[in-house]
Amino acid sequence: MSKPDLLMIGGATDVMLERMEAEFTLHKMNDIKDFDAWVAEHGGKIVALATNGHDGVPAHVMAACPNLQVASAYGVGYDAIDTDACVARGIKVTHTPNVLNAEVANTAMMLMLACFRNFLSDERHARSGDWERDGNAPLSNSPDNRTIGILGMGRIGQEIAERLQVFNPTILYHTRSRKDLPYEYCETLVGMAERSDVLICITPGGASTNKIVNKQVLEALGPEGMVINVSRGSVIDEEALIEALQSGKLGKAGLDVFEQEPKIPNALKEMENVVLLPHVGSATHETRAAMGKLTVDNLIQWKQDGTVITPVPECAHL
Ligand code: NAP
Ligand code: 8YV
Repeated sequence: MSKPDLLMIGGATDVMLERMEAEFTLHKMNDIKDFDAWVAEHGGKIVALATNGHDGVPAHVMAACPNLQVASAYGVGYDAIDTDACVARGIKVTHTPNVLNAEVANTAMMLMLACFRNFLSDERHARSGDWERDGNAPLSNSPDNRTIGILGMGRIGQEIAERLQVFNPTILYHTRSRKDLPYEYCETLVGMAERSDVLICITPGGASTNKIVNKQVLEALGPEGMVINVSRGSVIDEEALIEALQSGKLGKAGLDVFEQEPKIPNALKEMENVVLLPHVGSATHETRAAMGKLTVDNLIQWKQDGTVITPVPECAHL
């Protein structure tokens, strides 16, 4: 029996590839040299797509695949996918919620700890011989007993709040709707920032959160304040962030995500009060294996009975 045709955008682990190849006729976007010629021969056959949070489902791919029925994304954030356009065509979009909560929460905590404790400059101090030459590294600050404002209190935000408990924090949060949780809800983001030592961003990207961490919010955190971003680069006004850090109106930043990935502004790279990561929030073998499994499980279940396991909310009714 012939296998349905699947187009894969971006990379995949060996296990994902093996499972997809067993169930589908796999076309790899990265191997396609002449897209127009490929579309003419194969576009109409493609019924399934495997993609990721960065590449999403590009409009030219949707147009090239008129019979597309399912798009499975390797990641929980799907701001790169035009879900309205997918719903209009009846395309079921899936993502990988929950399996990465712990890892991304760990990343947020480690960024916060690295910022408080100056571990990156301390490591350089130890490795470079500065310790022998110049004496002890400067003192840093404790993460204990802080007021921590969490922007976004969904699956990952709640995991962050739970994992932070070892530091005896006061946890505040801001979302569009109040949750039934044992943390204090703040009606406004700027009001929360005024009271917080640390602001941890963990909302989705997209229009409703675009640059909501603006100059006013950053300055409300103050010269001793810290911002940690493990959500999307678009959530923080990067220009305002650079200005606030350079002028000393904001103390520190720990960033896993940026406006124009993989580009990071030189101004951020040059500052000592910033810790930078290359979007590795979920990037461990263990968590990526779980994300990969769910990405492929969604495709295989769809092949078997037309349903999917973890649709994005906009597609849940399809
Ligand atoms: P989730 O369960 O859907 O939670 C999202 C939270 O954000 C909810 O509490 C939601 O509450 C709040 N929110 C949404 N829009 C908002 C707005 N305009 N203003 C204020 N709050 C808003 O999502 P999740 O699974 O925790 O994932 C969150 C995001 O983390 C993903 O979408 C992705 O962008 C990012 N992420 C990054 C990495 C990484 O590698 N760095 C890895 C995984 C995920 P309300 O709806 O009540 O506002
Ligand atoms: C992935 C992420 O690295 O899940 C997300 O939303 O940002 C990360 O886990 C990204 O989606 C690329 O696949």
